[in-house]
Amino acid sequence: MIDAVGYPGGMDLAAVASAATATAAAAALAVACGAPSPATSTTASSSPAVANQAAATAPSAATPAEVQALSRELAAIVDATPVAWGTADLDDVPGRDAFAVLMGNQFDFVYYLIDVGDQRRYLLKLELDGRTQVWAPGRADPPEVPSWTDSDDTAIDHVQTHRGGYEQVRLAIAGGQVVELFYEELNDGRDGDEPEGQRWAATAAACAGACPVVRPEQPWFVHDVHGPAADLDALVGDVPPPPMPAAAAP
Ligand SMILES: [Ca+2]
Repeated sequence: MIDAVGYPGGMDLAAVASAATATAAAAALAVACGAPSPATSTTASSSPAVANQAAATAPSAATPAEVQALSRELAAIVDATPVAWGTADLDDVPGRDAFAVLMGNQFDFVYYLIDVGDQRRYLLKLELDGRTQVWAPGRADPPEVPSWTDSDDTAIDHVQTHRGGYEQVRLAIAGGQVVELFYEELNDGRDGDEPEGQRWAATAAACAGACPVVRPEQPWFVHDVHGPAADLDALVGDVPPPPMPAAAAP
């Protein structure tokens, strides 16, 4: 999906820019960059072939039953519903990690839960609206219960579109922290704007310390990032309140 210079190969900016509606823009973006559409996410992915080399699940990895129980516990805490769960190699340690994706019942936030084994878990909370392209391999919307899905993806690909543009971020775990592998934004292609961004690494294993750590105060669309933690209650309980906007100068 991302070419050697870090931009979506074949991205039809004109299609994005000229899309008459946000929905059309989102659809155009999804088609253009191969992002899994929320409505059509499957185990198939556009990740590099190296993803297919993911080793078997590590012995210390959480079981599907454990992850599903954790997800339901988390869902009750944050008022959300699991829409996807399974495995993908989301960190810099070879072997599959478990994930779950929860959608806020108020359609306000999406939660990505990552379990990398050894009782280490991460939780990302991102804004959600009708223009969000959520990463959710094997997604199934309520009341359907998602199937446990083994994805070949090696990162969480999350896209937020807006009229004429988008923000795209690719997240993974490296060095024990949530990092960006890739970030790109297009303000408004209708005005002739060009995508701006950076690719730090193709996979978490390739970061080698070069990928920026994602923090809650990140000046884009991540709200909260937490982990690692062994206890889900502690992980969720550690979520700080959203930063208040700075007071205007008198
Ligand atoms: Ca791994």
